[in-house]
Amino acid sequence: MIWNREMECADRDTMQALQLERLKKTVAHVYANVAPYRKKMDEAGVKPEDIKSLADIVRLPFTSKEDLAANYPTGLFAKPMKEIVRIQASSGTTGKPKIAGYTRSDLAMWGECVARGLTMAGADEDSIVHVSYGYGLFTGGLGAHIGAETIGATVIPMSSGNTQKQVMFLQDMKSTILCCTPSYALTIAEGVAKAGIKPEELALKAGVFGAEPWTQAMRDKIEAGLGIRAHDIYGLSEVMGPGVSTSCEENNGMHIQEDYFYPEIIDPDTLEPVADGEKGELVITTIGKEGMPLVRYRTRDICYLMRDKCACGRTTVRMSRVFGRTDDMLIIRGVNVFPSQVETVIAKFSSELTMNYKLYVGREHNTDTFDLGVELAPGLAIDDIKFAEALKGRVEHALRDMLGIGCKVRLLNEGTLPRSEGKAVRVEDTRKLD
Ligand code: DLL
Repeated sequence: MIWNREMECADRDTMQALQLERLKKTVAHVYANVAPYRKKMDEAGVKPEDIKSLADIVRLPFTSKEDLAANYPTGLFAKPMKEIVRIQASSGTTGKPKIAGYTRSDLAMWGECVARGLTMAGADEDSIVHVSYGYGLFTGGLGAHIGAETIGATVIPMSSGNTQKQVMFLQDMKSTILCCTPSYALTIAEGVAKAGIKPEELALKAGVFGAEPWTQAMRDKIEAGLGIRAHDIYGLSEVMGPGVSTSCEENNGMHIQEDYFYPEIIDPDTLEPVADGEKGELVITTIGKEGMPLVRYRTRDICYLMRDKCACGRTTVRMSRVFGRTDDMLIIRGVNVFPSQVETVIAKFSSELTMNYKLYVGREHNTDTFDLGVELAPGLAIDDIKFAEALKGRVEHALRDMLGIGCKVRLLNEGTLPRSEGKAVRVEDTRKLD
């Protein structure tokens, strides 16, 4: 099944004509209503009327997460607050998150995009869609939810956690589609096995997994453990949330919803475009959003584009899986973490801690582990057990408040961590995705 044949199977000329019309509209909209865009375009010497073809997009300045930080919280909104009906957010580089605002029409567009993705996984109005992405500011839960509702499926808003209960609902409600992060899908598969349930005893047919990088090996494990077909779904909060692209039954890249998102791939160093099929950084221009449109937004995600025809019949351009990032953002248990956020927390304890720290990310039993090793300030010692335990507790608490996930703190005596002679290596990530 294809949710929107007219858009998903449009011929190139039709799609490009629509993209150009929408690009012009978006650029005029931000130029008229968002001062930081107007300023940047004026500085670059480009006016909305200069955009005459899709190729002219390269004349427009890039937008980055730094622009979101500089205009925190709502400085890039293009509509008055009374027209914004939803706020979502994700981690920013320091203490402040990236805020996204949606109008009613943006929410309808989000529902449409996710509906297309869920349909690729075989969802229809008879489906029971079990959503185990977190609900809240994170776009996973509410994103999958609005897509399933748009289709008219039955949605179970489980949110994440409490795996035993997840397994019970999967079994008792005969859920047919599971939506969660790939690592949580593995945990659920483990829970299913632990409960003595065979995959074929579940009604599950497919899963739509994303929000973190994963590999074919991980997909194989999930498919075997749950007896399903696994689909990849991509997106980011500031651009919309899940549903920017989703993989179809061919499992050969993710179809980008091109009537809403115009993709480019650039070399992150030269900022020049790279050829189709070559890896680079994905840049997205939203061409259907009103509340917070983004022009040439640098996602920092590394992938490549495929324009050959897909056997599923859809004609939209596909992006490969995400291979990594061009910045230092980590995704731990599905949550985005920047080392700079950790640094902001450490700085708050300046009389007790030094800025010599290291983050250790690993993987045990399909779950990410996350530890912080940090040196005590001179004169303080970890053998003062009572003091060290109390400090550890306070730092862990502050980290949880800042990051939204737990991080185990290891206090170290001053001078324990190796000193860097160049760029400090702050992160040791030993996760093997497969
Ligand atoms: O993770 C939105 C989402 C929710 C996507 C549920 C898919 C499913 P953020 O929290 O803003 O939004 O994180 C966005 O997560 O820039 C990528 O680095 C990474 N990411 C998202 N989807 C995938 C994926 C959501 N399928 C950041 N594969 C993005 C690899 C992904 N990485």
